[in-house]
Parts: sequence; structure tokens; C-alpha cells
Amino acid sequence: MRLTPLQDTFAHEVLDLSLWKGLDETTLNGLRTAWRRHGVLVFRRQSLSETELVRFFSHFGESEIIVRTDWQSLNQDEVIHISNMKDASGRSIGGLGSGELDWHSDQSYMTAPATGALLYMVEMPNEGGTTYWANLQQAYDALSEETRSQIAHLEAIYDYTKRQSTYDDEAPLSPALREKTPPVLHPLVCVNPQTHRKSLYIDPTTMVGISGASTEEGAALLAHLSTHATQPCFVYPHHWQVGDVVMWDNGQVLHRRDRFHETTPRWLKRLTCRLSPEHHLVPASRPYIGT
Ligand SMILES: O=C(O)CCC(=O)C(=O)O
Repeated sequence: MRLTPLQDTFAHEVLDLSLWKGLDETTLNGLRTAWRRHGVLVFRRQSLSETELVRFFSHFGESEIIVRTDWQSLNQDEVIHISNMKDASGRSIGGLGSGELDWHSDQSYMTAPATGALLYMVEMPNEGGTTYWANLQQAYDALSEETRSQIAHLEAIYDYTKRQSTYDDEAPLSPALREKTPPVLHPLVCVNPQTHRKSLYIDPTTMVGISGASTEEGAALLAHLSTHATQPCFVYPHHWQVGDVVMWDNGQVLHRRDRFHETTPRWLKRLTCRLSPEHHLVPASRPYIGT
């Protein structure tokens, strides 16, 4: 296995591995270390069944069944479909449509986020649909001293209602989904348990304010942090090919997607796993019970 940085960014490509084959413990440990260090790993030219995908990702953390069970694969509960494609009866085969997805962090709407994520590209359009990842530790390092001390002990409020309102083709949040996703608080600054370095933890698609701040002050600070953290110098743009596997750690990075034409099919398989707070930055969170 060899690792190479992608486009001079933090993201790395892993070469010489066929993920459908069983991987030995030395290789898996190398991958675990590389993932903790770099936050985004890319594997090209893979060909994996859903069972093989689930088996590969289970080496990094316990599989998580996410709240969007309506996007689940018929074969494997752990796999969801991210797609604009429809089945013979005209029903979407998965979620997230064809629109732009703004910067977000998966599971930030949960009190105990499962922060490991993987996408596997199955079918893609010729144009659009590029996905971007932004490094939150590099962004923290580049903040002014003044902003760092301003945010040191602040928590942001996250609400799934805001996130869902940005998705294509979605009905309003159902009572059942609302029950699973009440508003939560996460600190704006988290510490990596391995390196002890500080990092931002934000999600512009889901944050609705800052606990204890006025609506205007909270919105201004969150907008400032979001604009700062997503500057091109902190971003890796991934230009997909069929067979790509990308895995990322939502404790370290944000991601977003460009829109693509709604009539061109795009289909990814998606997995989520629970990363250990001993080895990965997992935000310490609590329910938000209002002011
Ligand atoms: O469709 C993509 O490229 C990204 C999907 C995404 O943002 C997600 O699965 O959280």
C-alpha cells in the first residue's frame, strides 16, 4: 500500500489496494493511522458488493443505521443510496436529489454523532456533482487569536429541520423523524485526542445559532467561521470516477457537493460508522433545551 497527497492538500489517495480482498491487520492498522492523520482517504478503481463494502468499513468502527431509513438499500441495512434515480414506480431509490449540497458535517444533528463516513461511486454524470472536503483543523490554526479566545467555550445549536429544508424533493420533517432528531449543542472548538491539537467543529447547513448569544450575534459569528473554514486553501475537490471509494472523518472535515443536471443519473452507496473518541475527534455534545 502506498499513500500520495492529492492536489497538494490534506487528502490522500491510497494506491495498490483491492478493497474487495480481505486485508491483513498490518494493512488495516496502516489505513487506520493514515485516516486519523489525514481525515480523507481516496481509493480508485474499486469494485465492491454491498456485503464487501460493509465488511471493509466495519474494520474502522461499528456500523451505524442512520435516521434516514427511507434511503436504505434493500439488501443491507447499513448501506444507504445517495441518488437522483427513480425505480420503476417512480419512487426515488435514495436521498439528496441532484441539487447543490452546502457545506455540512454528517450526523451533526445527533447528540452522539457517528462520524465515520464512506461513499462509493456507482453511476455518475459527465458534468457536475463534484464533492469537496474542507479541513477544520487547518481552519482553526489560521484563525486570529481574538476569534480563538472568543469561541473557546462557545457551543452552537444544531437543528435537523434546517438541514432537511435544503434537500430536494423532501416532505416537511415528519413527527417520527423529529423525535429522533431534537436540537443539540456541540462545542465550536474540539481537541483531537491523539494529537491534542484544537479544531473547529461547525456545520453551516445545520447550525441555527450560538447558545447564550443573540440571534444576530450568533448568525454573524457562524457566518464568519463558515466563510473562513471553507476558503479554497483548506479544501480538497474530488472529481469522481466510477469505482471511487472516499472515506472521511466528520470530526476533522466538512463537505459539500455541486449540483448536477436532474436528468442525468448519479448513484453512490453510503456507509456510516461510529468512530472511537479515544482515537478520533468526536464532539462532546448534549441536548439543547432552549434558553
Ligand atoms: O453526493 C455527494 O457527493 C455527497 C453526499 C453527501 O454530502 C453525503 O452523503 O453526506
